[in-house]
Amino acid sequence: MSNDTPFDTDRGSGGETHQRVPEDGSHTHGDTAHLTTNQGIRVSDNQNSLKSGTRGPTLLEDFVLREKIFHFDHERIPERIVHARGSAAHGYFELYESLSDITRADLFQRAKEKTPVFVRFSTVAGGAGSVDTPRDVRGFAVKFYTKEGNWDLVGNNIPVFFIQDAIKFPDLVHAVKMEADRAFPQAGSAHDTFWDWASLMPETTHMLMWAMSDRTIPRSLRMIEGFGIHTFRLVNAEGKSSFVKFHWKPKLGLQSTVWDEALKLQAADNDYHRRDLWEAIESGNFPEWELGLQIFDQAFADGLPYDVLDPTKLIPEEVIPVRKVGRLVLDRNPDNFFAETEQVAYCPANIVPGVDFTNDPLLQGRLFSYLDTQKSRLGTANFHQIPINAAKCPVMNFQRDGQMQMNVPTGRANYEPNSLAAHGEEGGPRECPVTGFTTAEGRLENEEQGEKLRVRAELFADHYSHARLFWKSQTPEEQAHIASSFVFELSKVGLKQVPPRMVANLINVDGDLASRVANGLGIQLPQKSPAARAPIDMEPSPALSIHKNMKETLDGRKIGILIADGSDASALAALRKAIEGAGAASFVVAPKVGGVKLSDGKTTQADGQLLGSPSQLFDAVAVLLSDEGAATLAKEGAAIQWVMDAYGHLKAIGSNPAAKPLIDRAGIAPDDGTTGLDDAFLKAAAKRFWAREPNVRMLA
Ligand code: HDE
Repeated sequence: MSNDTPFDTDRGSGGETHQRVPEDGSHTHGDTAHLTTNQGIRVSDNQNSLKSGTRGPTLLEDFVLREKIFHFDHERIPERIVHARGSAAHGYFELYESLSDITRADLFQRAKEKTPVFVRFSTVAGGAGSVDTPRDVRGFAVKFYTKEGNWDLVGNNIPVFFIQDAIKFPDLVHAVKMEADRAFPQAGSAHDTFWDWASLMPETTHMLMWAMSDRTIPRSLRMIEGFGIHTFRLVNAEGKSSFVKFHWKPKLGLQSTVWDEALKLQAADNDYHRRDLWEAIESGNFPEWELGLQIFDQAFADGLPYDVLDPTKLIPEEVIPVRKVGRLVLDRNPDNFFAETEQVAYCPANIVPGVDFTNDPLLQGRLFSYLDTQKSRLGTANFHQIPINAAKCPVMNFQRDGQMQMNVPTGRANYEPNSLAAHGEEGGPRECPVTGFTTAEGRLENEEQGEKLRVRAELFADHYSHARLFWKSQTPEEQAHIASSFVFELSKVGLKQVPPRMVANLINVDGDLASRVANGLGIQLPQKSPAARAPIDMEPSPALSIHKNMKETLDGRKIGILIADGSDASALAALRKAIEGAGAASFVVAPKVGGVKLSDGKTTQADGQLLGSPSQLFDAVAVLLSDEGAATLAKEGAAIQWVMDAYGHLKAIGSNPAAKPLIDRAGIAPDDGTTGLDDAFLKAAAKRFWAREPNVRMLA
């Protein structure tokens, strides 16, 4: 080690190496890296501030202390106004086959080519510190770092949205977030202001049907779909453009929790989804989705009885099939939550040549909002230079200066056109009409273009056809969940005029749904509210149901095994092996995490303690006990609850004969989902047992 060696030799390469220790070890003492201030001054004492005498006052002179506290004071940045709570991962998108016939976008040209991505999932309503499992829409935002610049597909796990026009967005968000005077409830829509507003806005009805379905209580972020929502355009090299709707389909299939389970998960693990995503990636079970496209042309759009520019409408997959064009794999957790997940700035206006917008009035408003919000959140117009936001292709222009400028441009060329090159100076980059982004022709979808109007297009007035389509496409169990969620949420509303108003709207969706909700609320069925436009009937779309699209698989699932002293050692080993062989993870739960003495006299460690590992955390549970263990646990409330909840959440419960006293104490009535610990358990574990539900809860 030498004090003469230059410090941090990496400095100046974009500022990202501020805390990095030089590889030559010049900053180290033996194996230990030296602590420095942000100016690179070595710190001799990180335990005591500088004082005047042993017991004297702290000196203003202590620049080490002041810098440390100053930096800490500013550690937080404004959180996102919506989608504040999120989790993200790195990965790649791999194209199956060239799409050059429909788009010139570089990432879609060459089969098998991989494009790096950073994907952030989020809830919408809660703050950054809220829980993972409220009933809420999930954000699904993908940043593709393509060779021709960044493309952000900033979507949700639901293919439609609450509103048709961006001008209503602040109202929606104010209504759904915690109420302005009392700052509660956090993270949920079950309160006065949301339902007051939503019941006055019939255009929300379709989205409300989705929001009240199990789509908003997913089992895992790895088991949600994603949608670009708006109709976009793809444009090929000849300038021909097609309309497109983007879909992400999860490899693990769709899966949700039941509401009681979601509620209990909020207590069991605030970070349930964040942890699940992190652990899956850490263990090499990389989450995967396929990118699907619904492609159509103007003639098709013109023939539809609804408007493709209306983001409260979808095109059923049965009408335009989803063409799978590539896969998204998330294979690396962020290195630093703040630097990456918090500072990532998605923007629907970030598109690449070959992709284009439409006149969807919600999309058009978003094109303004995101850039604007990033400035207030990240504090500088140079947020694009933050490593997670920086394009992975050359970025060259004459934009200069601003707070936190990281680049050090040389020369005088900060304007264009210039003739500095003629003088032997660097002239800087020039525009390129051939490879540069050009706006697609034929964007004027509206014949009245040119007149300035504050209106909605005629077909936007149809508020109920698609809500009816969604309702009709669900299984009876899913319909019962939707009706029950309306009851749950509206039961939390204190404004007396609101529930009848909402039910009056629901009559337009389905009379039976409305009666069930009214009945569940204990109110009279009101008069149907007038519909702005008579709904049309559409063919049911099975693709809209979760239950019809679940995969009976143990892939990516987690099975809890409850053991106690005396549990059979070889049965435990065999069970774990079988579970893991089937693609699931096994998690051993015991009264003491430090050790359980098994039948062979050996002590085994548990993965989790009983009270801290309730059965909500698992997709199925196994109970493997000795006579002695069963007798003890039949007197332990947490164990009884463990089994009861698994039953109530419609999960498979496998048990050995000795476990019977606990199983009986939990009041479990045998059915297809209650098995021994053999193959039948593994088969059952891949399912939920909906037929059990009427025996365990009253649904609307
Ligand atoms: Fe967003 N939205 N949004 N949104 N949105 C934001 O941008 C906005 C909308 C979505 O993980 C904000 O950086 C307006 C639809 C996601 O960082 C903000 C309108 C869809 C994320 C914003 C919409 C989304 C956001 C807040 C109506 C699904 C999180 C902080 C015109 C297609 C991205 C931020 C991330 C974030 C505005 C409607 C998805 C304020 C004005 C529709 C996934 O700019």
